[in-house]
Amino acid sequence: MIPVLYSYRRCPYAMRARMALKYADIQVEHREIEFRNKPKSMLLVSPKGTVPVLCLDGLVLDQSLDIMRWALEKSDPDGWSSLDAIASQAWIEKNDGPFKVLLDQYKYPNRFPDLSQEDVLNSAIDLMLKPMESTLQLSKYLMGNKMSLVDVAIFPFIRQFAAVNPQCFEELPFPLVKAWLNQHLESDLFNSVMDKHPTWIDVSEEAGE
Ligand SMILES: N[C@@H](CCC(=O)N[C@@H](CS)C(=O)NCC(=O)O)C(=O)O
Repeated sequence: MIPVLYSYRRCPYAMRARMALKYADIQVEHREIEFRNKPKSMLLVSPKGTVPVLCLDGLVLDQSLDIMRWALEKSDPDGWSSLDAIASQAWIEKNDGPFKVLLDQYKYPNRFPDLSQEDVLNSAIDLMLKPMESTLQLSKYLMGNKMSLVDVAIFPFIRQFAAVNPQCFEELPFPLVKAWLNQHLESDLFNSVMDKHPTWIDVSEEAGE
């Protein structure tokens, strides 16, 4: 049985999972979901209702990092997971925790009317973009001179951050972060996981049950 992946094209968590699966050359049955009408078959195996979800024989992985790590355990041709565990965990926790909070505040200002956009932007810069720029001054990627799980795990969130206000991002003094982002945006790997898929409909729904 080939694994089933419930996914959403623009979700950064799903993007990083798709990139790791593609890199590891793992074929999946792609099921594109709509948030407003999540398939019952997905909620049955993962009631928390977030994507990505990977369903294998007897195993459900419903955290994007678990999917990435599972894929890399199967195949890791360029050594994405040969990393210092503590340093890599620190980057990912910072991204998935406080940076994601700031990203949502920056992206959806209407939901946070009490926050100053300038303060949010400055906090995101101090938390993530400045440390990234300093790191990229020392090495080509975040964990050294080779691309790794950390770059791929973080890239979709920096992409989203840049896309909120592209002109503002362009004006920020972080040339190495911009070059790093562009390299990922232009990569075959990223572009190969951004194909559009029709929305998955469970058979029971098609039958009107
Ligand atoms: N910790 C989860 C987070 C996944 C997540 O939050 N995905 C969002 C989309 S980007 C989602 O599915 N949200 C469900 C919803 O909005 O109803 C992971 O790493 O997979």
